[in-house]
Amino acid sequence: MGLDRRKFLKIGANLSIALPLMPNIIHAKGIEASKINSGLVKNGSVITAAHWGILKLSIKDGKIVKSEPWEKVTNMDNPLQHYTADMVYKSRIKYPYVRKSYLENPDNPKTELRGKDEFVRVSYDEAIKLIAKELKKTREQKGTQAIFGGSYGWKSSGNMQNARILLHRFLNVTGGFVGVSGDYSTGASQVIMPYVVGSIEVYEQQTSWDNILKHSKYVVIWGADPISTLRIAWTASDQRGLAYFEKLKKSKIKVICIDPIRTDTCKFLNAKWIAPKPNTDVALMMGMASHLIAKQKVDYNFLETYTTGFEQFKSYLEGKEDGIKKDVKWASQICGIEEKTIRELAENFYDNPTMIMSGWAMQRAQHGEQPHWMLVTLCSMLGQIGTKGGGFGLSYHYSNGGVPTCKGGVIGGITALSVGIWKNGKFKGLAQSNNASEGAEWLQNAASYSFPLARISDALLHPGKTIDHNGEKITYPNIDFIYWVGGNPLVHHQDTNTLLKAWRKPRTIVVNEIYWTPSAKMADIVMPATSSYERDDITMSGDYANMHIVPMKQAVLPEGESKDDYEIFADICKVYGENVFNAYTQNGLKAKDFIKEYYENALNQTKSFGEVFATPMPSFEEFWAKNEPITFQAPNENVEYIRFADFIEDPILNTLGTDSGLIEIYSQSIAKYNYDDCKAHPTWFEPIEWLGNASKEAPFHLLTNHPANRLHSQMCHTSLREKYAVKGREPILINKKDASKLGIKNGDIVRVFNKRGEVLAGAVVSDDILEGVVRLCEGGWYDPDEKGLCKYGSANVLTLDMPTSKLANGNIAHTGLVNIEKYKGDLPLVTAFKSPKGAL
Ligand SMILES: Nc1nc2c(c(=O)[nH]1)N[C@H]1C(S)=C(S)[C@@H](COP(=O)(O)OP(=O)(O)OC[C@H]3O[C@@H](n4cnc5c(=O)[nH]c(N)nc54)[C@H](O)[C@@H]3O)O[C@H]1N2
Ligand SMILES: Nc1nc2c(c(=O)[nH]1)N[C@H]1C(S)=C(S)[C@@H](COP(=O)(O)OP(=O)(O)OC[C@H]3O[C@@H](n4cnc5c(=O)[nH]c(N)nc54)[C@H](O)[C@@H]3O)O[C@H]1N2
Ligand SMILES: [Mo]
Repeated sequence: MGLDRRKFLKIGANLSIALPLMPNIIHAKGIEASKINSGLVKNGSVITAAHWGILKLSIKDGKIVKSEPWEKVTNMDNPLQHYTADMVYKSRIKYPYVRKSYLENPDNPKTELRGKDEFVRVSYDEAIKLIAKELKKTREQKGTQAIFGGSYGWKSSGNMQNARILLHRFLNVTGGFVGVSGDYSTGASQVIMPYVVGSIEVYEQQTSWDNILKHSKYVVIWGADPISTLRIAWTASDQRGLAYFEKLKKSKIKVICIDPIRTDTCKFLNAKWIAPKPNTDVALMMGMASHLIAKQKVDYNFLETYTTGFEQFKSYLEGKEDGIKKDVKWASQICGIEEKTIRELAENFYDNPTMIMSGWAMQRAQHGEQPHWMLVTLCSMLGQIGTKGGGFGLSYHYSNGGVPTCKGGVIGGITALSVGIWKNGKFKGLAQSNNASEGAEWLQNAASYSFPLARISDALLHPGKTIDHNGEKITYPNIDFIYWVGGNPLVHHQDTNTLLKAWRKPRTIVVNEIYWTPSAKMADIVMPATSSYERDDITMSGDYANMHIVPMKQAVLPEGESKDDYEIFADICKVYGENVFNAYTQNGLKAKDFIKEYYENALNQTKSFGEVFATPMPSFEEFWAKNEPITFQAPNENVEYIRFADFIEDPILNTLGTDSGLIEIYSQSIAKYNYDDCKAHPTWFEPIEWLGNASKEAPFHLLTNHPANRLHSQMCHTSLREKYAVKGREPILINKKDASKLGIKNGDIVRVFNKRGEVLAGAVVSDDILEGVVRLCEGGWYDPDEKGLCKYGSANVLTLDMPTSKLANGNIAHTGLVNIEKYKGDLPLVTAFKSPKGAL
């Protein structure tokens, strides 16, 4: 499973510790240990962490009254840091609920009534017993392949209360489950990149910012909006990436943003804005490549030493394969950028140390394998990969990539354990390893049933269907039981109306959730989960930097009857029997026991480096009582890190993990798959829906960027929404000229629609978006009326549910056309943030 983003990063043995060239960091005032005891704070402050940073919460009479950043790292305010109270007190699921028809007859639960039926409150014990009973039933009648535990999502920060891993742990102990491969973020790139550069690349540490600030002449931000997307990280944001962008602004480096939208980043950096048509970057890059060849501005020495397959690619560029010359004129016609600009860009990049920072949106599009492959090809021609101020990076916009890795112990996390062996209904213990030994041959079966996660609707709708995937064949399982925790599939998956049909297929859907999200409302059994502020946990900050160890002490009492996911699963295990409970809890361990263990392992690790190398760590008890993060420093060699430097220094000793050990511009392996939608070298494919085939029915390209003021759907229910919503709806960005042609004014409510569905949204009329393009950010809570119109503005009602290609089967959220009109009907009430029928 490739979702472990917090990869264990190599820690060097350099003797010198240097403070990284950081902006001045003004630390928050230290918290006096004496004022904090280890119990719950009734009045005072508590340190915690969220994806959006390390937070200091003020508690008054046992309630959260204020939430602010623990340290000031940049002058940019991160609004996500101030709404913790709403994250505890608003839109909560307070009790266990069961959908009425399901409760009446779980064997014939009228799945078409999901989302329509009322909910019935049941006791916690009743809910636990019901889940155990129905799960057992499905397993007995339909086997492990019927139980889906893929459960993708951004659950909360915290290494112990990791909802998704806890679900896997529970489903493993009770006999296994069907999972998924890949993720939504980088579905295409993480599959193609191993063929090209020998690693998934998207989650690797980047050439350090210090190198860029010293050596780059150009920084190109290609389809990324780091000022917005760096507000969060997978663990907890260390925020240093933002501070480096502040430094970039002050430097003499020329910055270019290539994006259909003049992003916050573009505006913040006063960068040059180049706006290609969406999904045409491959053509743009090919135009640049052709121009470089024509001008003889190609580093042939680099291509010969470090790459393979350039000749095949060049003959494709020249049109020897298909009769089409991919020259500057051809590119300009496709992407809409002037020929002169394409030529200038290419030459400037060749003539100057240039770091190209690419985001991931362009690979969340049909044929999303191509853009980053073409980018690596272009950068190979420029010959700057592995140098101090040049090359490319695919993670400067994410989790503070490029912030040097600190030296210190690393906090571990809860594990999924191995699978339980069951014989004749009896639990025989956990398998010794995850090899399909000991009668666990289902494991092999279940593994062969796991599928690329963005194919979820297809899998639910077509059990038994075989698809191509990355050189293999995958047969979909016959899913009849879904258990989802820590994700919001009804919002995150493309083409909601198709998903709704698929969602009706399984007999049972159980969801543990904190809030009444659209996915919780569409479940049969809903278990109330605590938020991370209502339980103890521990995390690190900085997915790449490993900068802090942060205590996440429980701040307030749980709302209603909400329980930790760990506890909910432990209690279901108890229904299965004491030995199952003991296996799941490792003989009765509590959350705090795990937290202590992770801390002490990190402490031993830190000690083994010697105190000169890493910040000393106190005992666990002291750390916990003190309620303050530990900060590590980066050694010099990490401050100077250059991605691919070792390969460039010695490509024979430090070969890449590709077939040839070199950068592959042509891949023999992919050639052998013989796919029509992913060829052996970077290829321009026309997307199924783009401005090149826009019609009267659907004239606008829809981009569904990640929202600056949310993490996906998280926080949509908080009062932060009031800062961006337009008449209570999700904002849609629309070009001034387009708006005027349609008679739409700023602040109007519009209907956005296509053959897949329709939503209401609030118009924000602007010059900051290319004509013909509109932007409706992902993550708005799906809020259907009786006819299926989304009253709030969930973008995925309009997107396409298709695979990128047979290679990666990633999602294509940024490909798709829509129509827009001024909404003239009576404005329906938004009900997304209210409890469903029957629930308090
Ligand atoms: N159109 C379009 N769609 C997209 C994208 C796009 O660019 N465009 N991007 C895609 C990408 S990259 C991603 S990563 C996905 C994100 O999709 P998700 O990760 O599903 O989105 P979140 O809103 O973060 O959902 C997390 C859910 O977990 C719940 N949760 C948090 N903590 C806990 C916990 O401790 N226990 C339990 N039980 N639940 C918890 C939260 O309340 C929330 O409902 O969206 C994808 N969808
Ligand atoms: N505040 C905040 N930060 C986040 C998240 C969040 O929800 N909120 N989500 C996090 C997650 S899970 C992920 S995966 C990352 C996502 O990070 P990204 O995938 O990089 O983010 P996106 O918003 O999808 O798109 C980035 C930029 O690409 C542009 N773009 C879209 N299509 C094209 C195209 O065809 N060509 C070009 N040149 N540009 C294009 C968009 O206009 C946008 O400015 O962000 C992370 N950070
Ligand atoms: Mo993502």
